[in-house]
Amino acid sequence: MQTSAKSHLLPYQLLVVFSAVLFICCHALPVQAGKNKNAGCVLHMNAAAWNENGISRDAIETEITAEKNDEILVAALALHAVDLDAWQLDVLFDPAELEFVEGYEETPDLPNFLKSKGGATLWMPPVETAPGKVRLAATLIGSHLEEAPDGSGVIALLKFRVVEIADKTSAALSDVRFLDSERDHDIIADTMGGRIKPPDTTRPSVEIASPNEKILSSEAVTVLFSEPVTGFEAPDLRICNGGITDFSGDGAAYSFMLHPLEKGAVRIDIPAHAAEDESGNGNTAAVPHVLECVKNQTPVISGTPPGFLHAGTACLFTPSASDPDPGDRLIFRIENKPEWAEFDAATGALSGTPTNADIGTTRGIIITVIDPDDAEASLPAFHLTVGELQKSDPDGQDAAPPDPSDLSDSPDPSDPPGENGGSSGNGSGCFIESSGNSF
Ligand SMILES: [Ca+2]
Ligand SMILES: [Ca+2]
Ligand SMILES: [Ca+2]
Repeated sequence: MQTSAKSHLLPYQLLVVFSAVLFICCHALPVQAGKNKNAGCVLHMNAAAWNENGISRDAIETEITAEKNDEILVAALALHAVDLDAWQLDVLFDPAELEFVEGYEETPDLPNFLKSKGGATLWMPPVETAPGKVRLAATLIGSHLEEAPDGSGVIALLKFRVVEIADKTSAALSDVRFLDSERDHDIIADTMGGRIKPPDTTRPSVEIASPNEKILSSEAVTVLFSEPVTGFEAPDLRICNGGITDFSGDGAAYSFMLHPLEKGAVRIDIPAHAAEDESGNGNTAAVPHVLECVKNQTPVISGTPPGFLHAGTACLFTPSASDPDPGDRLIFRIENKPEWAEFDAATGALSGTPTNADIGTTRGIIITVIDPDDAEASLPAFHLTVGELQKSDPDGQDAAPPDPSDLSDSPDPSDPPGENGGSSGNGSGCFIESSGNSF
């Protein structure tokens, strides 16, 4: 049956082969503006994973990911053809990158468009006419308008083996010609080849940036990945000495507001594998972004200084001081220091042993603590009175405590002068004066 059909078709075949050869060989003939002047032709690079009959531009994959020695199936598609009766095209490639294996008119999943209106075809087996150039052609047997299809579909399939993947390994279409059943042919200008790319094994990197390195309060921070990622969320950020708000972004770019907790270094980390690229590669860890919060807090000072001591008695008073900012080194200053005393600027300690020559009251003594940003805090001003040696205690070692009834005395302009060794002018000289502030 097939044999008789074949022999029945033989004259047509000869005619068609003759036509096709003529079509293929007569590029020098003037190209008429036929019905296919607006048709297109593209290479769909992933035909092995495609079994849809419906052809749309959106479904066409012009890129495929492949590795060395992979075989890929590429479909040549006619787009928006009109009364398509025959076609031919060349596929160009670099033979150092691709090896042509074989060509097919169709597969069970991908029927040939030229046969879609019931026509029979003559398929010219693909020929590698030169290294890196495969020529394909097919024609309907007979030239009947009712068998020539309109629209889009697969016209040929080509299997390639990947020899080597270069940066831009590609296959291109060249010299695509469509012939309609009225024997008008068009050179198809709207063509698109395809690209083979290696698998993405590159992990996204990520950078953290902010306009300022020294910040007083909140700061806008940006996070930029080297390629679009998914799965990057606020909890992926590791913040030391701060919090964040207003996290937003997608793809490769994200941003948020940073709010430092206290003065000092604020550190932002993004660990590895916080997010991943389209191929599932987790990001590499970011270089930590360190800012300095310069919002200073004032130190605090406390302590109850002595108000009285006998001459010959050692005095040592050290205030307590601290700073809410970790690492702030504190120094101390004193105003109206008694001449007989020494002051340690590193500790705030006031020390010394007055003698009878120092009897009297030193007024308005102020001890102040200062942090590295010159923020300071002071103890209330206090007076320190040196009383005479107790007669029963010539060496001053057993000085009696001051009379509590004298503790409430306030400094008074009418108090007798006696600062820094002057006479107290007060019979006993054994009392504490305060500036009236509570300690
Ligand atoms: Ca990647
Ligand atoms: Ca994540
Ligand atoms: Ca401070």
